[in-house]
Amino acid sequence: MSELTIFHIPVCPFSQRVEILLALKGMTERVRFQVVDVTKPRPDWLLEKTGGTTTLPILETPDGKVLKESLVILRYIEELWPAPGIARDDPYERAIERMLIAREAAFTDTGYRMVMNQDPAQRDAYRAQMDSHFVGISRFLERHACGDPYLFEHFGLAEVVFTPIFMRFWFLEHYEGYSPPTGPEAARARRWHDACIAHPSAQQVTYREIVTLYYDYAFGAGNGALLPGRSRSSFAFDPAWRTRPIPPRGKFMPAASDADLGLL
Ligand SMILES: N[C@@H](CCC(=O)N[C@@H](CS)C(=O)NCC(=O)O)C(=O)O
Repeated sequence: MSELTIFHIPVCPFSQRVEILLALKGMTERVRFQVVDVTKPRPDWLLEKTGGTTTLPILETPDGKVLKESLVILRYIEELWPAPGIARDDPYERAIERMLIAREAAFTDTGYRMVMNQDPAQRDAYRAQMDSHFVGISRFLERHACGDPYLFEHFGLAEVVFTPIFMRFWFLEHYEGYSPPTGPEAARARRWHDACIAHPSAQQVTYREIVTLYYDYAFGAGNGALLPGRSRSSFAFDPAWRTRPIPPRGKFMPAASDADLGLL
């Protein structure tokens, strides 16, 4: 029986973190995931739980306490159900893990800004910024990793945090033609990236689902917002994104219609 409830937006990378952690722990059944439709205003019962904020995921305990922020939720689950431990035990190793995790926010921010960017003149600057994140991660791993391809011997907490973001950045491949740098300066990060994406505990979403759902981001509309001339967001649940046509690659072109995207 489920002991905790997560309210989440499907295909959200931040809630996939929790799904991966639970899969690694063999505890998927202990948390119930309740889907929230981001294309509609948040219902009052949900806003009551969050105290008025709209960002998901949130976790609710059986006695109605609510936690926010995926990294906080990961830590809570790890401490609530400590065995098997996924974060490092040793204080120094835990610090190394946290140093890598501390790079996540800027990395995520650049990728989301890049997919939403509508100015062709800014494209090269975004590519250079993404490349420099990968080079920075590579240097970090070369210096601190005790394992290969992972940071330590197994897929651990740093991998739980980064993998869903690596997968979301399939939208950069599809809409920007961008993939992680292939040169030697980023080789260690690339090896880590590829191993993270291939890990059996991280297969909750596919390339197709991500690029179909995030189409509107590539044309500048995030979080279920509507683009001009459209009546449905690409984040709509229905028709299901698993069966809609995969949107065309690229983005600096006329935007597709509801019909082109299989949304009618
Ligand atoms: N820092 C937050 C980010 C969560 C986040 O950005 N969630 C997105 C969905 S992927 C969201 O709820 N967007 C809608 C909103 O903020 O109203 C976390 O790690 O939990």
